[in-house]
Amino acid sequence: MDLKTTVALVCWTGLSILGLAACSRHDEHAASAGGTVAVATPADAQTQGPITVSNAWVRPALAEQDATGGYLTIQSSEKLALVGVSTPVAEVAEVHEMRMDGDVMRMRMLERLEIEPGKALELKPGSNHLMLMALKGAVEAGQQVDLNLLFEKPDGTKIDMPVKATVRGPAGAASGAHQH
Ligand SMILES: [Cu+2]
Repeated sequence: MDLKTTVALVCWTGLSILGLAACSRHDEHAASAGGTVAVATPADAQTQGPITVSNAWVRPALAEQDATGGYLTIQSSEKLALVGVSTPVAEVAEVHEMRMDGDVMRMRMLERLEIEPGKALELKPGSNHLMLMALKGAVEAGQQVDLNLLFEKPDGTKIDMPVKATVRGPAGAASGAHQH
């Protein structure tokens, strides 16, 4: 087992403080190496059926904060749509898009987000994202957050996919991107 595999496994399980530290170092290193995420098999890939999710993370939130953002990259070998999300850390979770309306950045809920086969769909700050609202408490750096993604096939079949996301990055208050 090489070091990269070890780090990925540690990230996956998130069982130790040491492991989480290694995880964030690994992520920072990846980000500084160009920031592209559309690679075939990311080190932290989580898969279910035709779906691969990677780089899943949630922005930290203070206890008094009402909402925060979740981000991840989705690839699928089949045509699918992301039609919902839920998480134990928030009463309400939605898929949001963000776009400019004149000079104002606006967010709105998306009923479905289409995923084309073989094309990486990146949910990221300033763009499409998961919005976690009515947070039940603080979301702290290093914590792991369970996200349950709901996908729909063209024939209407649903696929539930549990995903582990790591809490990291600057707190939401600093970004201005998630002030509702
Ligand atoms: Cu939002």
